Amino acid sequence: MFVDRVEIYVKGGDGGDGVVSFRREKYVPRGGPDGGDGGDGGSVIIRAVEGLTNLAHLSFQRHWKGERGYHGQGSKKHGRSSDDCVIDVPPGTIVRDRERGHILRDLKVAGDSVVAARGGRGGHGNTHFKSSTDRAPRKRETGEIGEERWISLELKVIADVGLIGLPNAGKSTLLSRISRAHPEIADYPFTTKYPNLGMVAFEGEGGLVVADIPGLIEGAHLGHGLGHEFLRHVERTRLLVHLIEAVPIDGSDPVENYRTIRGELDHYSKTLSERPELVVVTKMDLTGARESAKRIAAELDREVLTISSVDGSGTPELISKMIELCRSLKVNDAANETVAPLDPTNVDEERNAGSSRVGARSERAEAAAPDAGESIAPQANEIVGSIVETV
Ligand SMILES: Nc1nc2c(ncn2[C@@H]2O[C@H](COP(=O)(O)OP(=O)(O)OP(=O)(O)O)[C@@H](O)[C@H]2O)c(=O)[nH]1
Ligand SMILES: [Mg+2]
Repeated sequence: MFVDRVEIYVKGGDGGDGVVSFRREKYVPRGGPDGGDGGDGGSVIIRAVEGLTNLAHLSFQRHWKGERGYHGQGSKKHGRSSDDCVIDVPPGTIVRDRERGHILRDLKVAGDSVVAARGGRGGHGNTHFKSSTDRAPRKRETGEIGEERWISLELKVIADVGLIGLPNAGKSTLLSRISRAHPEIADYPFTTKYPNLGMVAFEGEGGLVVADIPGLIEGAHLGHGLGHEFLRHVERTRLLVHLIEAVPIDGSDPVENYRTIRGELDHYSKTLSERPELVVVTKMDLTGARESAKRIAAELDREVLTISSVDGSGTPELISKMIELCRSLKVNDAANETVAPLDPTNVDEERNAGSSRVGARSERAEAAAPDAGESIAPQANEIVGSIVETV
């Protein structure tokens, strides 16, 4: 099962309560207040880790809660803070607040993390409230309530190059030829059902991450086929490589096929349709391919590369061209267009929300019941491999 969108409920653990307690010891008259503070509740943290390929593991558990902090005790003993609850997701996961819709964080690389629900802070015990005028305070704070919200997680894989084209155009075959990925390949349409990632290694630093997505068909934007749903996985690429079958098996016109895909891109988003594109005519080993490629180049009036994944012709040139173009395109081009970075207003909103809770904390300081005190947290030089996974 491949899951790239999921909604989960997160709640930080509540803070432990502070206590009211007084030192009671033989030969120590008027021992004074000694109520300890409560411990902090555990936060819920979302973290990107290498090795995960989709969000399927979250579709079975929708509620994630941090543990609550322990209460304080007498003799100035503080309650233990609870550990954070950490949820692992694949790099490329965008974390949004479901209700307000803003992005909490775009977890682009392994190691990125975000606090989705902060745990409440522990309340102060009565020791904190002693003063020259109040030597025996009966005041303490209850623990802060942990933050809670529904969040939506959306995976948009991060790749340098996205392969697009009609089903059977030879996308997966090309990926398997230029990388170590092993996508499923067959001579029927919609062989690829989920995105595949492969790393094209080359001399010198780094490599290129190439994403292969399910084939697009006419009307994909209306829900036909599988492709439109997966276009988001090429949204964050720097370059699109558009594959066209030189001599389509179904007898269709390759130029028309090209225009069909362009139409679908236009329907999807302006940013994607304006993304730099390399046009590649595939299956050049077949009879009639050469003439067809010439006609395609003439009709489209643009440079067209030709390849055959069977005999390997044209693939080194294609790789060089991809590298050259990707180098000239800024790394963050694609990402910044489609995924807004943390919105400063929202950050402020978040912070304000936080500080108002801190303010609320002193209001929670309360006179405890007399007996309350006695008992009581691109990866570029690694092989990415295929991200298709069966759960
Ligand atoms: N002769 C020839 N056949 C090819 C070439 N590249 C791919 N094929 C064949 O074309 C068929 C479809 O290839 P795929 O790589 O599965 O096509 P795809 O674009 O990934 O198709 P979907 O996953 O369905 O979108 C397979 O039978 C491949 O063996 C090529 O360069 N020459
Ligand atoms: Mg395929």
